[in-house]
Amino acid sequence: MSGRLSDCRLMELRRINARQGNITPVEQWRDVPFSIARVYYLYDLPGGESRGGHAHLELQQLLVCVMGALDVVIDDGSERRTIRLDRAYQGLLICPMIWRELQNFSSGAICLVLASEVYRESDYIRDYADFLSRRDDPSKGIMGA
Ligand code: T46
Repeated sequence: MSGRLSDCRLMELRRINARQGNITPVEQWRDVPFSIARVYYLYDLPGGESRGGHAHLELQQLLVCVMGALDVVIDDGSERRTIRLDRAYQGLLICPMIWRELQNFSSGAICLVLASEVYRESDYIRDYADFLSRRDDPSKGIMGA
């Protein structure tokens, strides 16, 4: 549990390059600091749309734009940063209690996500005011108590 932007990292992933094409492997505890419980991917993303708009209580994940490009806005309640993902060998590690929004999708963009938890709606904070109040008031419990 962290919730600080400084703990979110743009990671350079391993690259195995060959004349026939490249491979980027991602292994749990080696390339990402968690066990991978779920993989999902976002695709057919309309250019003017945005996704995300929530934080997670416990989930950590690595976002890799394996095709095209997109922006990820990350926000810890006091600071906000926009990171452009446009390389299949770069991954953005997002820790718990970080608000995220995905936007500015290029045509054909595909975002692969490796997540530390299975899907659980109770892990989401989908209201920004609720996110801020949980951060500001520890008695409410960052863990959703
Ligand atoms: C995140 C960003 C990057 C499932 O049933 N299982 C899943 O594993 C996921 C990811 C979603 N869903 C359902 C839940 C909703 O009914 O798919 C629907 C859309 O999900 P959501 O609005 O959460 O989609 P995004 O793109 O806003 O957010 C997703 C992830 O949920 C989130 O963890 O960080 O991608």
